[in-house]
Amino acid sequence: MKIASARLIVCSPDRNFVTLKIVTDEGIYGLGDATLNGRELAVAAYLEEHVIPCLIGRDPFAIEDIWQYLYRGAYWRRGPVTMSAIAAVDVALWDMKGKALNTPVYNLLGGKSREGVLVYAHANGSDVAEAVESVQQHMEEGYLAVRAQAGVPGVKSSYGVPKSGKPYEPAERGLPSESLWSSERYLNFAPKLFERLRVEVGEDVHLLHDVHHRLTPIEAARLGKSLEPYHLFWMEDPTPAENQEAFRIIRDHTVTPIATGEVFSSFWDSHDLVRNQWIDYLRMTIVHGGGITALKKAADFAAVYQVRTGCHGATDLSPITMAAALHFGLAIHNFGIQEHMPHTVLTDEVFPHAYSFEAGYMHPGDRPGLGVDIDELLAAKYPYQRAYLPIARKLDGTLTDW
Ligand code: EZ4
Ligand code: CO
Repeated sequence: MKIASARLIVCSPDRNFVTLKIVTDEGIYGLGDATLNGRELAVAAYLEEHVIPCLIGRDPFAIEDIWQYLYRGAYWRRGPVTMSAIAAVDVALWDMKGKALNTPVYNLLGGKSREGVLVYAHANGSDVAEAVESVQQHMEEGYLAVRAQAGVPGVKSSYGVPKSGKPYEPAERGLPSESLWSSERYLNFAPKLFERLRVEVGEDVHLLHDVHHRLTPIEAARLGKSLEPYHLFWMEDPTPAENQEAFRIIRDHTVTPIATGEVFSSFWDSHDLVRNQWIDYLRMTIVHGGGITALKKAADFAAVYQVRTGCHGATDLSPITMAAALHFGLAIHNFGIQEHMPHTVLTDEVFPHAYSFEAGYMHPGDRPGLGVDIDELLAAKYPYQRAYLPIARKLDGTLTDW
């Protein structure tokens, strides 16, 4: 079998997605997600101009070799644009191989290690009372784990809180919007949110929280310490991770579990964090981390240090990445939890899929490959629209991490 053609489908059914379709000379095809929120067309051009021409005629079963060809063969390594493009090819080939062998991708990754993939949902509110209500609502829907975010008093448009009662979706059409931030106000507020939550929802539900890279290491240490009585499942992205050693300071001060990695594009972004056991959960995604091939290696390395996975699963990862994460999470031994931020009805229509949610767990389904398709006619009705993530400034106007 040979790769006969490959093409891109760029669409915007409520938000932008870049999809790669690889077709073989036997007519079997595989789908890969190449979406990089706010930089979509850079990845599309990388694939179109520099990758697709190299794929034609290759053996689609040689996934490892094609991965190395695109990674080492480019000479220039790493970075989210490159790694998302490689991931799109890699995931499309795993999907295609599953279809060709008539088996779900989880069987190609070692087979089931569990019956379902524990997921967490996003709860949010403009204040504590609304956030409590939102957590309770998700528990009623069956979620066993819920991420809680609430508006910080005195901070305009806090991270994780929608502007007008709609489901939270950070990317907005047009140029980047601006939000304000105060670490001081947040640090005083966050423990009160979780104190209230534990009183209202009890001890059993897993509570998670996303700091979104906004604190310094010592501030994050203070937050982790102040949240200890409420035994969070994890504190996410407490500080930026370019300097991996920053996490040592947090680790030295608190037993609140730490998760990071949603912006990582390479195993090497996690190397020191994992081998020093400074984190508990690695949140690299299949699309931005270089595909299933790359994630499997990062997860296997993490397993040696008892670090588990907690893959990013926001709406900017298409249903193809969601499916890939579910196959991966069902198969690997050191799976921790999977983020689940449901897509809109329209997105789900453009990407019909076999995965499902029941009683706190998701399952990828048992269709051959990943079990996701794309309705290209419907997708064509929703062309790309420029959209960006917001930026954040401190109260004095200084640009800070969003
Ligand atoms: O802000 O995916 O844990 N989830 C997150 C996400 C990210 C967006 C960025 O595009 O932090 O909501
Ligand atoms: Co996050």
